[in-house]
Amino acid sequence: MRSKQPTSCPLASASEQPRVGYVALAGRPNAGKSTLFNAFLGQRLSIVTAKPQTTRSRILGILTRPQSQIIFLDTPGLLEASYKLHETMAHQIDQAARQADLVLLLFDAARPKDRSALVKHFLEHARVPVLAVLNKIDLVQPTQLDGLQKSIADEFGIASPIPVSALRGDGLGKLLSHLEAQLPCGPKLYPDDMVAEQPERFFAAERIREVAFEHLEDELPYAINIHIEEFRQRPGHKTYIRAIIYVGRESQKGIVIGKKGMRLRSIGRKARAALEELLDEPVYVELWVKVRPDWRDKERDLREFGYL
Ligand SMILES: Nc1nc2c(ncn2[C@@H]2O[C@H](COP(=O)(O)OP(=O)(O)O)[C@@H](O)[C@H]2O)c(=O)[nH]1
Ligand SMILES: [Mg+2]
Repeated sequence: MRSKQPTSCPLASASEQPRVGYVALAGRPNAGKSTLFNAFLGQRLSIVTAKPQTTRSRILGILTRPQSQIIFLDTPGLLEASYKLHETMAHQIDQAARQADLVLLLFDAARPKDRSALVKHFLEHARVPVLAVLNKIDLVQPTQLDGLQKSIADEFGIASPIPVSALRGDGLGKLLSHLEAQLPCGPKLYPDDMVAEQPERFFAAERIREVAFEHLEDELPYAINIHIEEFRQRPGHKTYIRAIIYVGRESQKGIVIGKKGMRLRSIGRKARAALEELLDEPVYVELWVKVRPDWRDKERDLREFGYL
């Protein structure tokens, strides 16, 4: 692992020369990348569920501080590809890691050596500095923390990971100043009040997917895709959102709809609440379920759904 020493801004005082750079989040699915991303940004931009592989595309979040602008890239994480969709997800992380000035590699304190070969491969091929972070320390006895950090450092041949709990917010200030010091100096890239780059439609689809993930079991969450067909803000009326839940097979359609439409209605109710929270306005949601046979393996569908 390459590690960069903190650099100083050569020309002017720090107030004239902020630290600006891209920081990609890497690590195994479920390590807590999206939770950390949201904690840094102070809002729920990236969806989080207890199921692995929740994040499918690269999500960009901008944190502007008095002396810095850190552009975080949340990624699907390091995984083996069993569908073409997974290949595009793996590609997301490669791209994000290449575009970044720094990579935060998250380890899950509860499963620190999960698929270590995959993580080692990532470390060996990383082209930018990598900063290791040990997340979920709230799950570890304080007396065991030192030993855990050391065993990760030994196993992966890296410096001791910085301990945090993204869920509780422990250690985040320290981690932020650490990574800030490693970013290059330069002009800010985004206006101070800008947090996201992707449009509201994208985040709306992600919120619906998050709700659907929570309602579905086994393989099914991974077989769905949400497409917003219509997103209309109407003065004096509720915002109208019509979304399609695509599934890969006819049999999956019945499961998503549920007995007498119960599951779909429940997803719809929760989705409306989630979208009202996201948009901060009353929303009317219409959900439809459609079959797009084996979309996860079809380049054309992946392109249409925005994964390619
Ligand atoms: N106990 C604990 N759980 C966490 C922490 N960070 C994330 N989680 C949980 O781990 C699961 C996966 O989190 P997520 O952010 O989606 O992981 P990702 O796949 O790496 O993006 C969710 O259930 C989170 O609530 C943490 O610091 N402590
Ligand atoms: Mg995630």
